[in-house]
Amino acid sequence: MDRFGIFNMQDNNGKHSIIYLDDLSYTSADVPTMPGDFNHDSAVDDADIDLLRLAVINMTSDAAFNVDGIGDENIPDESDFAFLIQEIIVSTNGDGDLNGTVNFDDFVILSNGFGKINTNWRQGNYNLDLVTNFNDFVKLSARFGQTCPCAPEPHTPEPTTLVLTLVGGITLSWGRTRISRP
Ligand SMILES: [Ca+2]
Ligand SMILES: [Ca+2]
Ligand SMILES: [Ca+2]
Ligand SMILES: [Ca+2]
Repeated sequence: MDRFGIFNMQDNNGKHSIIYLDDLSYTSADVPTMPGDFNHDSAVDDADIDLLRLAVINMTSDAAFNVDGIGDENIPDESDFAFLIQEIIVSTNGDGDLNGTVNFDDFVILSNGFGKINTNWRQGNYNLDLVTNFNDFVKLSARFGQTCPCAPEPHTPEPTTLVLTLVGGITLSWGRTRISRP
């Protein structure tokens, strides 16, 4: 019999015991090569954000989701979600196309998904629920015009002001589109 790892243990009474570890095998753990790459496609992107969102909602027990290394390592939380987006991907809430800047293109992404359920990051769902709605718009508005890396806690502009600005932008864009048609 192969024996590996022999330990000489001593209990409180001074009695010695020899411990043998038999038939050990070693396999490499299934650890992501990149932190945050939950689907193992060698990229950390919106697909991984969506996986982490579901993990937080479902309280999925998997240490791989503990990307910030703090809290309960087996229960991912909002801090892990923020860490993945801000520290690993270097993006922010509202950056629907993950190009590092929150601008009108991202607002169009959100508007296309607005009111829908079971939405993902690419449909403007920037928080830990399963719908794209006004809460996601507020998150986008807080970052509108910013380029990452972004400050952890941005000043949230008045949504009303931003709505007027964005609606104005949509109107101008729509007008240009109509004019350019033959
Ligand atoms: Ca991935
Ligand atoms: Ca954590
Ligand atoms: Ca963007
Ligand atoms: Ca949402």
